[in-house]
Amino acid sequence: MPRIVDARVIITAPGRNFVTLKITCDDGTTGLGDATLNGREMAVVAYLTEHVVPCLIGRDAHRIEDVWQYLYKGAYWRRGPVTMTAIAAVDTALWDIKGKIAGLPVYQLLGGAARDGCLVYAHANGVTIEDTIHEARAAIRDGYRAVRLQCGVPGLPTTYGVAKPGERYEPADGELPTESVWSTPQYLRVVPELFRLAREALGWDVHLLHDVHHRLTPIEAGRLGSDLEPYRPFWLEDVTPAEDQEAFRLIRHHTTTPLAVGEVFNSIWDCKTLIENQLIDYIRATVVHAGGITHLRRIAALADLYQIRTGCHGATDLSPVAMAAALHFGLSVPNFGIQEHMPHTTDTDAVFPHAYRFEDGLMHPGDAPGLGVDIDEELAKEYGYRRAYLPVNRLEDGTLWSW
Ligand code: KDG
Ligand code: MG
Repeated sequence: MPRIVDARVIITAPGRNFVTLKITCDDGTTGLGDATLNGREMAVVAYLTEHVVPCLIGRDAHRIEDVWQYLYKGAYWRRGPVTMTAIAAVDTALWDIKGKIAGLPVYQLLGGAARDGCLVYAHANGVTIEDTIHEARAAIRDGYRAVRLQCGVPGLPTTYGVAKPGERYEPADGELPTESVWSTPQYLRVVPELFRLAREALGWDVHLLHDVHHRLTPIEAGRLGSDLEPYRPFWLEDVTPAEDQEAFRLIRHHTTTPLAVGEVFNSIWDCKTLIENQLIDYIRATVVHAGGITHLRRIAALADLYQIRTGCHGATDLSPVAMAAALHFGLSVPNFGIQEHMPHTTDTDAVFPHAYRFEDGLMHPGDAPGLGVDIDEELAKEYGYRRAYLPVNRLEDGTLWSW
């Protein structure tokens, strides 16, 4: 049995902060798990180093389920993003180790490929509708079959998902949280226009997606979904904060636009009502924030009963380790839907060399044993951690709102 002899947390910031757990076994096999919780990184670092790592030393690395249960039930305090991100990192690293020892890519341990590759969606964002359509055309030229459209809201200085001209979009940018301003009426006017013009310009052979980022009330969400129906969006994401899962019944009464929710979820309990009542169409929980491959497969299995498909979060704050794990997961589950793909910077890719690849709109995790991703620790040391917060959001009258 491979006995765990070491577990270390590596913090690096090649363009943005990443937290990685590296587990080593007595036979020298190592495994990696992403533990990055954007804007709250050090809370997971402390949880891992102070409370999780001491419990791992000496354990059998093959007993993935038992370790998962030990960390979940054994802590007494269950769930929550910090706990579940830490458990995810351990779980992902143990799957990596099991794959390396078996000499198989992780997806083979999960039942093998259920499809040729994972459909991914790109991001197109611009200050104006024209800029966004221009970006979408570029993504389609690069081979993407699905594109998320975000544009600036007239009258607002910044908008979620839209980069400053000439820069990559990376929201966690402030030494203290920066403040954005939000206007629902302005937003509800511009998005249907974005979709109308995008369909005119791009045609109907590309899937178009949009992220509302938790900013509407349920009835406003119903209105937006209904306004977008003529343009057949692939999905509308996070239309309203989802703590109240029942609220989605109201939205469902008003629109047939498919709904995607769950990038902030960390447990099957966060989406149980949504899934069992078929209130959503895509579940966006991810490996890194929802308890690892082990727990995400449980969520996917529940969703599969209700014809709900996966659509995992994949923004740049999810490291290449999380991306690799998402692709092994996505390739193997029966109800895979789509995977978000926001390419990392070349600096990030150099720190995390990986086997996954993009080809003709699909991604494949590759066939290297384990996850097929490594960390160059020497290079990682060159990029020190810098505190960075996600922005906060206020209405025009100063009321604090969901960002
Ligand atoms: O850390 C927060 C980001 O990952 C999030 O804002 C990105 O909503 C997002 C998405 O859909 O990619
Ligand atoms: Mg989102």
